Amino acid sequence: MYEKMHQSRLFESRIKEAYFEGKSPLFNMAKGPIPGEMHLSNGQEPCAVGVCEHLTDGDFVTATHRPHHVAIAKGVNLRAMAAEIFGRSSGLSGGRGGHMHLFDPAVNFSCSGIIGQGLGPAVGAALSFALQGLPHIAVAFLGEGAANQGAFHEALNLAAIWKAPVVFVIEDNGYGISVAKRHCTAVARNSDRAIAYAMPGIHVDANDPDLIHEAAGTAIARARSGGGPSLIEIVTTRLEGHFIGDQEGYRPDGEVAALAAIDPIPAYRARLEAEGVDPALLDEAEHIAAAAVADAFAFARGSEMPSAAQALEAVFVERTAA
Ligand SMILES: Cc1ncc(C[n+]2csc(CCOP(=O)(O)OP(=O)(O)O)c2C)c(N)n1
Repeated sequence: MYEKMHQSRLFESRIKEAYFEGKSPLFNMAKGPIPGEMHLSNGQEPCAVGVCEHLTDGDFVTATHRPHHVAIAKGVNLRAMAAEIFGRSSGLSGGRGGHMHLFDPAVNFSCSGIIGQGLGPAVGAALSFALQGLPHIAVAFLGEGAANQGAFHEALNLAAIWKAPVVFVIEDNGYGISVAKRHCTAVARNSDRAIAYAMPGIHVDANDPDLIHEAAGTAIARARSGGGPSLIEIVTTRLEGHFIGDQEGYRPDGEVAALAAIDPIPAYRARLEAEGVDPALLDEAEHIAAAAVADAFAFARGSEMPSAAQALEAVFVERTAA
């Protein structure tokens, strides 16, 4: 889990560097090798690894507009993911999707820039696994902002009725763009909402991979054994802005520095060392992660841009004569 967390953090720091290329002197989001909005997940890595450590390639995961940590934890091809973010033809979707639309059928991963979009498909995939008698489950990640959407409540309702093998994971980073959770959600804990759908609601008040892993293990075992869905709410941190370029004027004074001081990655390393893990092993994990990220970025930058004609491919289904 430490290696994956480190890989995700390094991947995003390289993304951040590349994102600023070509966007000055005036910050123009449309310019540079990575045009468009960019949402980083740094700080939220424990949620992804703690949950995905329990999953196989056959299990189905939907993530959000902030997807990199979950994609990496689920085992999405890092080269093709980097190339997709750079809009290259070797990307997961030939460069059409960009960073919010990563699809890797090899490991059953998808995400979307539409908030709440992944909830319905996760319930559908779970129902399909159950009907086919397959051992797989589905996991839908969402932000605490998305828990106020109709799609969330409809998905939980259907999952409960169908006893679908699905786990809903809320990453509560405290903000939906600039809106603090207390301004848009009446209950302090979204996990309390699970009772309305007769499913367990698990609250994890620690951005800690081991505690998240333990909580997720209970919910995933329940889903796999036919016990039905669960809702997990994890209190996590968004170390940076909603997107790159966010001035974060809505944060109380000192909040950014306070969050940096509880960065979960150095905290996890310190705890592992305190528990007796050999620091050389952790260094090795960091080197393996760095090599994978360097390789993926070299691949992405060395890949071709799609041709204009490729924009018309994979849009229409070709009719073939019967
Ligand atoms: C259906 C829909 N409505 C609004 C938006 C605009 N939007 C993008 S991110 C976001 C906030 C999401 O907050 P949260 O679910 O807490 O996720 P976080 O950004 O904190 O990871 C909104 C409203 C959108 N992308 N899709």
